[in-house]
Formats: sequence, C-alpha cells, structure tokens
Amino acid sequence: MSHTLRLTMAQALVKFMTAQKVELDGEILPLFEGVFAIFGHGNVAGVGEALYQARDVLPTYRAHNEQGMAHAAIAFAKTHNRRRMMACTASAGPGSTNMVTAAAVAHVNRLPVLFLPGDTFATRQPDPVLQQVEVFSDHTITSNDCFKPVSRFFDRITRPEQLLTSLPQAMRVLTDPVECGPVTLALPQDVQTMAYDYPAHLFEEKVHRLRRQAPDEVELAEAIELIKAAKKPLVIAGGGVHYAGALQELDQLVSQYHLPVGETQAGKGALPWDHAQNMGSIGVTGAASTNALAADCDLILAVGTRLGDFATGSRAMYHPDARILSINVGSFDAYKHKAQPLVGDARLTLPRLIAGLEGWQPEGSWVEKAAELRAQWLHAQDVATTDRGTELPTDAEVVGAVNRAAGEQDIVVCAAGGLPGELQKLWRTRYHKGYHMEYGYSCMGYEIAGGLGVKMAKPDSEVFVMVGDGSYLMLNSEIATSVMLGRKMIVVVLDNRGYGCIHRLQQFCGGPGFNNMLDDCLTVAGGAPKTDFAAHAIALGAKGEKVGNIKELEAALARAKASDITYVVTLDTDALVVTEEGGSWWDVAVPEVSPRSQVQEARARYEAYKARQQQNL
Ligand SMILES: Cc1ncc(C[n+]2csc(CCOP(=O)(O)OP(=O)(O)O)c2C)c(N)n1
Ligand SMILES: [Mg+2]
Repeated sequence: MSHTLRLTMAQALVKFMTAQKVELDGEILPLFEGVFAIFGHGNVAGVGEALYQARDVLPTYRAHNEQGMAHAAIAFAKTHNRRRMMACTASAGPGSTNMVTAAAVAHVNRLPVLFLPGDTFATRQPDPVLQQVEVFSDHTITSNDCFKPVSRFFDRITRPEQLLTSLPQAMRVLTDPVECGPVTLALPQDVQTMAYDYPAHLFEEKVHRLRRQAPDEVELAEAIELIKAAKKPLVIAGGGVHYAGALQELDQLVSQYHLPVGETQAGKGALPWDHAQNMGSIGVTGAASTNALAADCDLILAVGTRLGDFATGSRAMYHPDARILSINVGSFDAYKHKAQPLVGDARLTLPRLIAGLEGWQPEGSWVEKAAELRAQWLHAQDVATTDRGTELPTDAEVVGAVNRAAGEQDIVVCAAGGLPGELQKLWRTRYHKGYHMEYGYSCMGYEIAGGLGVKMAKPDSEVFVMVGDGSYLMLNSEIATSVMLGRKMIVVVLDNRGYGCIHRLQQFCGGPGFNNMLDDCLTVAGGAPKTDFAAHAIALGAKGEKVGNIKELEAALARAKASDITYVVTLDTDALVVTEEGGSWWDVAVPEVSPRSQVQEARARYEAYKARQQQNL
C-alpha cells in the first residue's frame, strides 16, 4: 500500500501548493509566490491554520480589501507573463464575493489566480450560518456560485478526498496557455478542517513548463500564401506576444520584411518605442500613423490579440477589403473577425513565417509611407507631452513628465479613466514589461492594488501608478498594504474633479454635463468636498505631496524616487483637453429618440459610423 499522510483538506491543499514549481530561465522557483488572505469565519480556522504551518515556504500576506488583494495577485501574474502566480483566500460571504469583480478582471485578461473563497458548511448543520445567502429554491447554491461565470475552472470541495481529482484540473487551467485564467475552489469551512489519509504522491514536487503548440502545416502553408499575396500588410501585436515570450521572433519578422506594427494595450512594449517598425498603438486610442495604415492596408497580421473593439476601432477602422490573418494559441481568438486562423504559439509560429516568406516583400511605397507616418506621429507625441505651462496641466503633459522620470526598467501601471487612452497613445515604452495596463476589464480601482502586485513581481523596478481621482477614491486601501510590506510605489493622482472621460463621452453622445464631474452632481450647498489626496496617503502611512504644475511635478517625482516608502504626488489637471491626434471611432450606442437636438445630432453621426462598421461585419 502506498504511503499516506493524514492531513486536513486545507493542510493538504496548502502542502500541494508548496510542491508546485516552475522553471524560469533555467531556475526552479515556487509557482505560487504566496497567498493573499483576509480571514474571517469560513477560512480563519481551516485555511488559516494550514497557512500558518506553511508560512516559511508559502508566505501569507494580509491585505486591506479582498478585491484589491486579488488585483495585486492578477498584476503579479501578468508581470510574470503568467509563469508565476498567487492565491487569494477570503472569508465566507462578503469577503469572498468582494473578489468576484477581480475574478472577472483575471478572466477577461486570461491571467491565472487561484481563488479560495470560504464557503458555507457542507453538512449544513448550523444553517443559516452568519453571512449565508439563502437561496429558497436551491440549497446547492451559495454566494460563491457568483464565481462560476468568471472562473475558467470552478469546484466546490465538499469532501476532503475530492482534492485528488480537482487539484490536477486546477493546475491544468492555471498553467495552460489557452485556457489560462482564474480558478475558484470554494472551500466549505467544515470540510477545510476534515482529515483524510492523502496519498503521498499528491505532494510530490511538480515542475510546470510552458506547453508550446506548433502550428498546423496546412494552416501555415495557407497563411504564407495569404501574406505573399499582400502588398500593404500591417501587424497587430497583442498580449500573446508577451505571454509566448516571442519578442525576438516578432522583431526579426518585422525587421526582415519591413512590416509596420501597431500595438494593442496588452501588446504595448512588444517592440521598444524607438524600433523603426513600431508605428505606435492601434485603434480607438491608437496612433494616427497606425490607424492611417489600418485604413489603407490589405492584410492585417494579428499576433496574439483578442481583437477587442478598442483594437479594431469597433470594426469601422480597417480597410473593408483587408484580410485578417490571426495567429493565436487559442482557436477561440483565431476565428474572430472572419480571420484566417493560424493556431499556434507565437514563438514557434513566427520563425516558420520568417522562413516561409523568403523572397517576398511589401510594396516599397507602403514601407515609405509607414516611415513617414511614424515620423509625424513621434512629432505629435512630442508636442502633446511638452509642458505648455498652462494653469491646469493636461493628462498628456503629466504622462510626458512621468515618462521622462521613469528609468530603463521602470513600469507604469494604469487601468481606467482618460489615462489609458493618453498612455496608449503617448507612453514611450523602453522595457518590454514597462507598460502595465489592465484594459481587458478596465476596472477602476485596479491601479493602486495592481501597482502593489507589479512591485512584488519586480522589486528592482520603480513602479509608477497613474490614477484619476475617481479610481483613487474607489479603491486605495492597498497603499497601506504597500507600506506594511515595504513594497514602494510612486502614485501620481490626476485630479480633474470627476469622471472626466465619462463626462467627455456623455458630451460626445449629446448628453448634458450630468452626474460625472463633481460640479454636475447633486451636492449640498457649497458643492462636493475638495479631497486632499496627499493628506489621505499620509494618513495611510505613505508620503504625499501636492504640486501645482509640471515643473513642480518633476521635482516631486525626484523626491518620490528617493523615497523608501510609497509616495503619492497629486495635482489638479484639465478635465476637457485630451490628445486630439490619432484615435478612432468607438461604438457607444446613442439614443434613437430624444427631445435634445444635441442627442439627435450625435445619433446622426453615430449612424454614419454604423454604416461604415456594417461593411466589416
Ligand atoms: C469599477 C468600475 N466602475 C465604473 C467604471 C466606468 N468608468 C470608467 S472610467 C470612469 C471614470 C474614471 O474617473 P477618474 O479615475 O477620475 O479618471 P478620469 O476619467 O477623470 O480621467 C468610470 C466611472 C469602470 N471602468 N470601472
Ligand atoms: Mg477624474
């Protein structure tokens, strides 16, 4: 009979986690860096006790908000290109449902996080237990069922021996290049504490290595034929280029064949900004250069991208006759947009294209046009990011100042508001992991918590979190965690007194200023309070200061860089001025009927774009 260990379910789970390793650059490292935990009933006695016993090999980090800690775990995994990850455990009920939004963030962005929510008693003996959502008609449902649509794998461990079949599936999903995403194991609090004689093999060290899918020969031949027929090709580089570690292969392909490249939000950094083939970003918040090429190209070579509406200008931006060839490790993505699929890992597939395209080249005038547009765009970037010395700086000027302050290996973090657009257009990425944007779910409140996770993954890089006043107020508590853990960030708060980007969108759709800027909201006499973000950060244990202009910001950033602890710099910014150059239409539905003439005019403009979009469906 094989050797067994008598452990509780929670102890077995934790022991299993510590046995999971990953090979990174020839080094064997723990796959799970640690566990973020906020305890309560439902996890403190079971999982908590197991984590305590393992604390020397699997650190437990106490956070301040469950959504925030899960954002940090997501950012950690993204910074490690999905090769390393973290788990998050929360108490039964509100602690766990606080993580559901973060699970959605991980799901959209295809990032691995192991969620371990506490669950109600499997025996149901004390029901209804504190914080139990009672579903009248179905006693198998608990609040953790909310994780199901936002998990790539879900299980509820109602008997300790179920770990034997569940854990291998959980690991499959967490480490699979195609299915990668959040895994939720809901853990009833009584089952966490139940013992079982687990076979020792469950705890044997397992080294995970990235599986690489080679392209199919027939699809490859068809792809080469399609590219060879093109005269005006454009490459779109998505997040998959990073996750496949295909940076060199992309560089070689586009350099050898003089292919212009547009980067998506997740793809930015695939090429350094000053690479001759890097035309800038693509799409709704794209560069004028890249978008002009997209409107005129005959082939889009999409590499590792989900082709979301921001990358395609809501399908109204590409030349209607352009073909799309989609190189993707997942067929789900490769089949989108009537694309010709080329399913495979980018690192294996791109070299096959390089070899197969021998003798082919794009039209000379196309290559020249790309170079000209690129030069014009770089000039536009310079203009937008230069300090104009106006009373209220623009987001673009602040982006310029932060970009200049950032060193070779430093990282900018952002997620929602007007900043993602300005950053995608204007940030000049030197380091391939230097641009960390959560734009799959664009979740307000990701920024600061995400910055913490990035810093945990790259302690030697300076992490610049750029955040609007709205996102800051929504979720800032992980500033305290960053101070507690000695994981320093520089947080730049751009205070335009409201939801600036939504206000502008509202106006674009013909709406009046309503419920976005603080001055347009229901308030008591005297208006909304002026938040002192610097004082707030200081109250959380960080350092903070307010500056009045770009020059002062530059000086403050130098002080922030010299600081050992998290440093918040805040300044008032212009809510209305954004970079006009570049960009494209975004499909946001405008009412068909309205008494307001502004809405009627916006609807007429909307219908014109819808007609253009129609050609691409
Ligand atoms: C959790 C969440 N709630 C709501 C939104 C919708 N939303 C996107 S940006 C935004 C306003 C952001 O305000 P702020 O952070 O101040 O940035 P600004 O737009 O002013 O640049 C809102 C409400 C969102 N993306 N995420
Ligand atoms: Mg704002």
